[in-house]
Amino acid sequence: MESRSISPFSGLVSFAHLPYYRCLSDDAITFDVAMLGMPFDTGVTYRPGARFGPYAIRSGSRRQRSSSGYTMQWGMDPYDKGLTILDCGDVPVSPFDNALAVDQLEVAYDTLLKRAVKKEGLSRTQKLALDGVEHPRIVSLGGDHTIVLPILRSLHKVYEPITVIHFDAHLDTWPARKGQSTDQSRVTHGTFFYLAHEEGLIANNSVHAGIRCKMEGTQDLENDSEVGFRVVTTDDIDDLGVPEILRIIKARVANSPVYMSLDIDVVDPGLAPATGTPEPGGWTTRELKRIIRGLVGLNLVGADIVEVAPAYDHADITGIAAADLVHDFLSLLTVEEPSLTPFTEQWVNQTNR
Ligand SMILES: [Mn+2]
Repeated sequence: MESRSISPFSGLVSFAHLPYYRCLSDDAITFDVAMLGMPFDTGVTYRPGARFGPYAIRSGSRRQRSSSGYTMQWGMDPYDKGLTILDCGDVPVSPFDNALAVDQLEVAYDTLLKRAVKKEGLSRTQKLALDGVEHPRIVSLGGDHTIVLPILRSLHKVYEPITVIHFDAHLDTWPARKGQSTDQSRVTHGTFFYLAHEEGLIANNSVHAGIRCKMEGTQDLENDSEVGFRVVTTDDIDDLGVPEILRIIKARVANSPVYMSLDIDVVDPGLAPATGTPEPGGWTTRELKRIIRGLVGLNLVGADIVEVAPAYDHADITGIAAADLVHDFLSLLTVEEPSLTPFTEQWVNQTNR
């Protein structure tokens, strides 16, 4: 059914024209990697609208398709590795009750995470699961960043504490102290890592990358360190360069089960304006893609891209960038060996040009 003859601007919208199945309600559907929309945005502190993120990312992926997934940069095609990659649609979430919505997201994630994989032996994660079984990997399309709390609750049941690689302009570890507010109001897109730490869901070798937000003071960083993170700042890309950033991240996370969470606001708002809390002076899409590409070899158990709010977009620039980053996620989830030689150099060597 999927072929080059289908125009990219026609038809119903699934991610990269992938087959869409109601995986949540039909447990006969099996897969290795699932795209799962999480249209939740009632945990934000500033501009709402990320409930339309799954739609925007899928729409931004319309020029992608599984018959042409090869890239020079990766030297491989994620759709060509024998894995079954499906679009499982969106989780039904309440826009009126955050506690209910967060539960709905956790139940949905549990449902897919427990599903048998279509083909065993294609991920590195089997030995990491408590039950010794290989579990599917889910690429979640947010939604605001709060969705990571139910995701981590779900992953913890399978892998125990998870190490997080967190791309963001903001720390998202801000304290939500008990007694200062209602239990409900503690759960936001700026506190979910603090809560995840409080619940014992994340390991203390996590890392942020791309941080540049304003803070109350160094106490925010001290708190962040207690939550389990070390910080790679936006400026580190100039001062240290991509290879050193990669060395820091990989040395820190080592062989832990790793969850990768990418807030689109890590990218400069000039290149990804459609987000709730934009911070000027960010990484370019190209710089971010290079860093993601350098993360091959880690034990990645899942990933998300969050905070795409298309009402603030221009010419679909953010949706297209987010969809392109998802293609990198798929490559990262399916690549076997890192290709460290630049493509042009390999090609010249191979062809003697
Ligand atoms: Mn965030």
